[in-house]
Amino acid sequence: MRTQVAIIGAGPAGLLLGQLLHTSGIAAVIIEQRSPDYVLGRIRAGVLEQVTMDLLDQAGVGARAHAEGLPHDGIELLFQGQRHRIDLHALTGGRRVMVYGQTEVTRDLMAARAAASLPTVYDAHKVQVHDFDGAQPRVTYEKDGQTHEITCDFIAGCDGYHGVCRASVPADALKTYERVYPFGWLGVLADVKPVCDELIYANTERGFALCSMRSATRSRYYLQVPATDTVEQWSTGQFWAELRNRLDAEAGERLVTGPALEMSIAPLRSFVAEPMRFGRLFLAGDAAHIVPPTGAKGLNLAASDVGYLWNALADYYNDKSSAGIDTYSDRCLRRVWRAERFSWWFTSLMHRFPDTGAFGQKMQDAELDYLVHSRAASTALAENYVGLPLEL
Ligand code: RFL
Ligand code: PHB
Repeated sequence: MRTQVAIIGAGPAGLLLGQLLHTSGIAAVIIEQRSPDYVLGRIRAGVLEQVTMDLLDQAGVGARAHAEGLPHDGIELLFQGQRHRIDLHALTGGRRVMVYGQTEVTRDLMAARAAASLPTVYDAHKVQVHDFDGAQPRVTYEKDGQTHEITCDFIAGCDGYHGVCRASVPADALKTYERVYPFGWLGVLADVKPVCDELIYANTERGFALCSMRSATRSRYYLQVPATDTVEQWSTGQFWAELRNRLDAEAGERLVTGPALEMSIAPLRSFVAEPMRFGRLFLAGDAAHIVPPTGAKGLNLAASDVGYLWNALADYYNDKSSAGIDTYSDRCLRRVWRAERFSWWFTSLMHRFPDTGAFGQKMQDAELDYLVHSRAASTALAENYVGLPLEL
């Protein structure tokens, strides 16, 4: 088989790229190692920036996100028993975020791809990428006991942190930067009314907690837990009790509990691989970088990488210009590092670290106090939270 762009991975990055390329008349095949149900079963991001919403619109898949998503104009920070509102809308000249689950984004993209009869290979095994440093890259995989080969002009590595694309780049061509945090997030999804209309980010003596949601009747909550904890150590009852302990009295009273639809632990990590292009292979999304989820930036960064890559490939095919391709890595990385900085800072501010010490704790308390009482500091938080612009 031959195509113009072979996309590895049918997560949000790969699916969004496929739809955007389709709008520009560029042919792509997506190769995914898992099944559609497995991909849809992963409960992850919940907060979309305007830049991401714009890209969904440009891909022709934004309608349901606009209709069913929850626009949020502010977030609440809880520390020392008090909640403080950060007015995102007022502090950023009218910008906001949309609360709409990654699962639904993925579902909308899958439906659009199927409706346009665009080729996706699910359950592909032993996916390998070849010859991307030459003129004609290839992708091979096994399916139903047979080996298949796709030749293409470019490969888009949208295969996440554990994927094959970054791992196929010669080690000496790659520089990686990493920080692993000494804690994870234990998440619960439940069909109960959210405790608050806005997201609550809580810094408490017992650790961080986050109250988020998927709809007016479905809540998503997280607790900071030691990196060594396993999900088997936690019952739903213990989760609800610990969450209530980390909330202020009013929210604690309002908290509605119920059975968990999903419960999982995500480790927290900051990671960047540079550069994001090797010959005819481009990395996009989690394949190239990971942020801790505190800043709600992972999916949004995946979308902005894809925005740059779509524009670069459209310039190449439609205007015969390789300028976008040549600057892809640098342009992505500038936005990536800014989001890495914000996610690291917000994670450091909101979590309890085992080795902080008394002085370090006083510094965290003072920074939180400054943050909510200084318009300049609140504005810096707000403009990063709603997302920095895409500089095309
Ligand atoms: P994905 O979603 O990991 O998809 C990669 C796809 O590639 C497939 N794959 C392969 N396919 C073929 N061959 C191979 N060898 C392959 N290896 C892997 C995989 O099966 C998969 O289908 O990466 P992508 O598309 O780059 O998307 C990134 C986002 O999923 C991720 O950044 C976000 O979920 C991060 N994140 C959040 N981001 C936000 O913007 N806002 C949030 O509120 C937010 N909350 C979160 C999050 C991530 C979390 N976890 C669990 C890590 C909350 C959590 C708890
Ligand atoms: C979520 O709803 O899953 C969510 C929201 C905000 C974050 C991280 C995750 O910062």
